Amino acid sequence: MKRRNLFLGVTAIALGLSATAFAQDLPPLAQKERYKVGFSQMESNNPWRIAETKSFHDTAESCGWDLIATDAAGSAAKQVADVDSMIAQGIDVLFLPPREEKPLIPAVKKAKAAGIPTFLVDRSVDPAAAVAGVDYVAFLGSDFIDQGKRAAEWTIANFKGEKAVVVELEGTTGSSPANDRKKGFDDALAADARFEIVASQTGDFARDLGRQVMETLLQAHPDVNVVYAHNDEMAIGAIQALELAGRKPGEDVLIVSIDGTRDALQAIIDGKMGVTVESSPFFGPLACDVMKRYAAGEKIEPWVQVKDRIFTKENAADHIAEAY
Ligand code: GZL
Repeated sequence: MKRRNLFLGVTAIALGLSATAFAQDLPPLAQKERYKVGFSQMESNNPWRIAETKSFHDTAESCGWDLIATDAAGSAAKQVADVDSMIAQGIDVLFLPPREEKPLIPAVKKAKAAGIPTFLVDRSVDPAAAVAGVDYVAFLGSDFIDQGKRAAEWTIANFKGEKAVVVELEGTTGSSPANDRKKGFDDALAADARFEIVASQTGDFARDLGRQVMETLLQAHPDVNVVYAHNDEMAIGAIQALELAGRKPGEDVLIVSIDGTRDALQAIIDGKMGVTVESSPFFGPLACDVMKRYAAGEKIEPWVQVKDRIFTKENAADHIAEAY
């Protein structure tokens, strides 16, 4: 425990206050009519990102936000610079989806040092370097390990062959969803000896790169019969690559994915994709609710967990109207 915190802790106890409250020393947020809010988007390279940004803009007026939204165009370094700029503009609160787990740590700590409460949304940072409830208020988002696990469980239940040759398309290297969706899926799949993951490569959560990577992996593994993509955009790209090679996605190769985009639900309805585990981008209303709870003095749980549905041929048609 740092000397400063030790002193604060002892002082707090001496004053009869909870040492915990002082040890966290999270920046406060006053209750007021209008807030200057920073939302640092990492990129707008797919429908998920675009839907998330729209969700914040759509929430701004009803939540009393004067919203400053930036777009780092896929660069973690630019995202750090964008946060610096917002701090200099004197924002009251920061909502940050960190593109990768490590490069955004300095930005999180700088916001706290500037007295700005930060909420991580949709992605998190390396817990060994920054802690919810201490360095930032909370992480608002899904359980990515569970998403990967559920994708694997569906795959085990629905693959009918004797031997599964699996190709995995990973999300953005170093991002928490890519790390955890890989861990959840790979660990759960290991329970069934029929499955072998023969290749695992990043497509950066992007459709076209997902297609290109699938084309390359198809050359090396023409016998692939299961594709697991960390998001729908890469899964759609993989479907394109497979069809160009004369394969029949949904018939001779199982496509397993995560997100729940409109194109993915349509691919499920068309029989080309088997499953997509939901990972909602609609963070605006949740961000507003948690910010107001915090301003009202409530203790916010370190992980405000978002629950995810699962979409298959049984229910895709029921949900495509609200998809993005
Ligand atoms: C998940 C989010 C991921 C989506 C991708 O919370 O970070 O990033 O699954 C998006 O589609 O690019």
